Amino acid sequence: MKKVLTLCLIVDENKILLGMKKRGFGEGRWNGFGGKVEEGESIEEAAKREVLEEVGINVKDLNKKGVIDFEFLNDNSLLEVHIFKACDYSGSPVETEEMKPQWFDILDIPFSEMWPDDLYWLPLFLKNKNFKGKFIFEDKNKIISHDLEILND
Ligand code: 8OG
Repeated sequence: MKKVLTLCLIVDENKILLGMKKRGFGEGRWNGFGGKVEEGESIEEAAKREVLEEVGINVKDLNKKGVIDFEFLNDNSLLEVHIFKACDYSGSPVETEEMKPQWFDILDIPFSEMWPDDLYWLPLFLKNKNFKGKFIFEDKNKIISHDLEILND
């Protein structure tokens, strides 16, 4: 069964807030904040809740940038990840059990320590494009094929 997940990236002028995932899926990788959508909540509610839980920030305004489907052949799993940009927020990042946050210059993003697909879509995201795509992974380190489309504004 397909799992629906959120991913929110907080951008402040030329900086982006990433968190080093300390445990679970994606451990050891820098990423935005997010997780599973729970029963009874909307995707946007889930995105806001996850940012608050993982890094202590209240996001006010979410801007949906894209949806990407991920298929992992090794364990037969399917994920649908809804990707948001947040520029309007309150609070300062705090380290939690799940994430160690750090601001990065958008010209100095640590792609080699991130999910390999981020190299494809994050540049579009930073150019404020809307997109949709699908990535097929052999396992969490290897992309076998992908398809990424820029949508009209
Ligand atoms: O609840 P959990 O921490 O397991 O949620 C996984 C988070 O990781 C969620 O925010 C969605 C995000 N995520 C994936 N796959 C990928 C990916 O390939 N790239 C990035 N940047 N994030 C991903 O599940």
